[in-house]
Amino acid sequence: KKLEFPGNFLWGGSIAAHQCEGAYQADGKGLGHMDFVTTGSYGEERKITKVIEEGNVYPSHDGIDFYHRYKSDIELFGEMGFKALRISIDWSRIFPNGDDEIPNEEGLAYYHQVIDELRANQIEPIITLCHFEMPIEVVRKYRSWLSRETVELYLRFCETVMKEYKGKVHYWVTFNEMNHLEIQSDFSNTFTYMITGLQYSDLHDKELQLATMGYHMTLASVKAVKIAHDIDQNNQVGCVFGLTPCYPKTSKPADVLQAFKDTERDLYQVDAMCNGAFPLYKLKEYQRRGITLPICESDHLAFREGKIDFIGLNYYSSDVSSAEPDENTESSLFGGIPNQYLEKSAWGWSIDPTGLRYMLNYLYHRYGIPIIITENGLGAVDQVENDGIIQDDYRIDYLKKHLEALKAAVEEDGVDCFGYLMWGPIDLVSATTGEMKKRYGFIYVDKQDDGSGTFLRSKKKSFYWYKKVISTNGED
Ligand code: BGP
Repeated sequence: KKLEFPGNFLWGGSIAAHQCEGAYQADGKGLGHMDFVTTGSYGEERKITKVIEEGNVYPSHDGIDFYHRYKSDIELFGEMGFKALRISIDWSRIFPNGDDEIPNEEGLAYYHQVIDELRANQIEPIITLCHFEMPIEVVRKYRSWLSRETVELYLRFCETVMKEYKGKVHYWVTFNEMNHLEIQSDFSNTFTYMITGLQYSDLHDKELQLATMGYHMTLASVKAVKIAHDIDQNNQVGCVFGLTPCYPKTSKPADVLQAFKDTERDLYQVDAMCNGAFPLYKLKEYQRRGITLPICESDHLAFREGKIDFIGLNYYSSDVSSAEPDENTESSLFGGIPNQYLEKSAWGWSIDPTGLRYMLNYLYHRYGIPIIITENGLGAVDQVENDGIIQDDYRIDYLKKHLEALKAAVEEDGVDCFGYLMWGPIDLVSATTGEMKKRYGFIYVDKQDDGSGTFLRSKKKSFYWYKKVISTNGED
């Protein structure tokens, strides 16, 4: 039997406000923590300034100017046949200081226009409520996710936009990749800052503070799910996790156990959101490590009432684990060991379509709820040829192989996956590096790392390929 995707499969893409909108102070927007991050190249720590300083390039300040060009960009997505687009609503456009008495009308109006434009192009909006975005005042005044007040401020923001766009939006994502808060790798600082606006090196009791912030975000997520369901019972609410299967370096049982633990490491929050309770095994682990979470009695009910409807999976790469890590081996993205059987992207992320099938099975067997791929893609350096067309066969090849793996997971393995949103359908600012050089898009944007460029858009070869994939429901 020929393998096929379901008829109503949500083909599309994912973007995030701080990586594409720009217009960082337009129409009453407050400053967000990402507005203080300068550029840097891969592996190098990006400078975060206390105030906006002349002479620095801050990638989020102009992004790719999606704020002003959303209409024509969405038309291009429509031309490819997108059924869904995942965007984020930047919290600092709605509550510029986080604790403002009333929301910023201009911010609300802007997202009405974007959502209406999506609907006009028959594209289903999928809205992330916190994709590494937060008003800087929430960090400064309320110590970010270290405090419970931040949970309340976030919920007020969620309730405001859920009511505002009721009937227009049916899919909500509470957070993007909160699970990366506790990774221990060269990227600890990068991810800690992106997720919380606090610098890793500034945390004085790292283990306790990271656990506390992870707990508050998990709690915020379950409470937001309940609010969404109360506002509109048709709302489908999920949370997005960036997950990486870890393979054992050898068949030594100790390596296998390590790989199991490393793969599980990121799942306690998914457990909390799917099972209606914060997992006991994690509480016990914290206890052994001398960490006490700030749990209130009423939290238990919140976990019971706030189960997610779907899991969003961001998948880029797999990793390798060893029980005896060798100090001398170069580490991969999340601190594992590079896999000698896999090719790597120009940024060293191993390319592993089978890992996607593995992860989908893993999640579906563990939770049994629908899954949507909310990110997947290849960051690459694109060369503009003389004829102006970018021949990005490497991107097509990457996506094609991942789609084959996805198709097998859905059709052969029976995983309930209802959509595929590739990351960065239009080139945008890279999250971990701030670089424009690292491109994911089907649509090229003329913007360079020094901030120069015309911002003009052009279609790459992959644009036409993806259009065909969608029109044939994944045949190509
Ligand atoms: C994920 C983020 C995205 C994104 C992507 C690619 O972790 O959710 O925001 O950008 O990774 O990463 P990068 O842009 O660093 O290549």
